[in-house]
Amino acid sequence: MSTTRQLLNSTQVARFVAHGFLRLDGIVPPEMNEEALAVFTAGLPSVPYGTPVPKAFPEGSFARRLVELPAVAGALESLVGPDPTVDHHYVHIREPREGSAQPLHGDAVIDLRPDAFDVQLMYYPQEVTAEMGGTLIVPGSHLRRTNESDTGRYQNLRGQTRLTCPAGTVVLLHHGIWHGGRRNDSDIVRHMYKIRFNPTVPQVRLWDTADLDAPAVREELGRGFPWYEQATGRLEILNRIRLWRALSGDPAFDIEYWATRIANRPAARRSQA
Ligand SMILES: O=C(O)CCC(=O)C(=O)O
Repeated sequence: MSTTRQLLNSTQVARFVAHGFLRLDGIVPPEMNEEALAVFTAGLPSVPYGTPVPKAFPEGSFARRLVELPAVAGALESLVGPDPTVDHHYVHIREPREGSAQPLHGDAVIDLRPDAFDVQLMYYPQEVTAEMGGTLIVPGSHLRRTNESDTGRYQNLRGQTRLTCPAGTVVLLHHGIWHGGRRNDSDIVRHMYKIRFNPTVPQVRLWDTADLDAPAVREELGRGFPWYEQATGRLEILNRIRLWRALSGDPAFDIEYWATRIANRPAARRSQA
């Protein structure tokens, strides 16, 4: 991957942990966006699950240049570390005036890792307008356990976002995020190229940690979202505390003493002594 490092800072990573995604608007240069559609039409080479990036995407290939853009490479390294493997890649197409939307879903049915995650890269080579039906994303949904398509019966959730964006936008998402392709009511074919990355190193302090203790980190991790229930929604903050403990390598990290309190078992401690 690129030697130019544009690592995320702690506040950005905490924001990813709370929201479940990171938007990089218009960061792919126009000449690559123009090239992309021809590359997609020609067809992508198949990549066996778990192939290292340099093998999956040879030097000079479109995908390799995409993941080596400094902003993309830096964000990926901050989240999954150096030398991730490619799980799979695919071009998602929403046909013009197709008449239906894709139901809301998560991409992983069985992935329950509390202390690790895959990152999915979504790349949009064209401007995506509201009429083209952007990708629906439910912020803060990635740590809530569901089975892949069980969320398909929810039509709209408060605070959901529909990704309209300039050409050349890349979004990096936690594998658990609830999302779906909205109906394309335009006359233009909408393309989105998705690559899933698996980490090959522990996901501990992979970013620029200079601001690790900044108040903004806690603010991000404690954030609520409009669709959360009054009580159950607070479990999402507990889920984030657990993930942040793993990512920051700080097993004592807490918000409002929640995780510490529920781990307190004095009787067990005494019997071990
Ligand atoms: O087409 C889209 O915008 C999203 C499609 C997608 O992510 C999927 O099918 O899993």
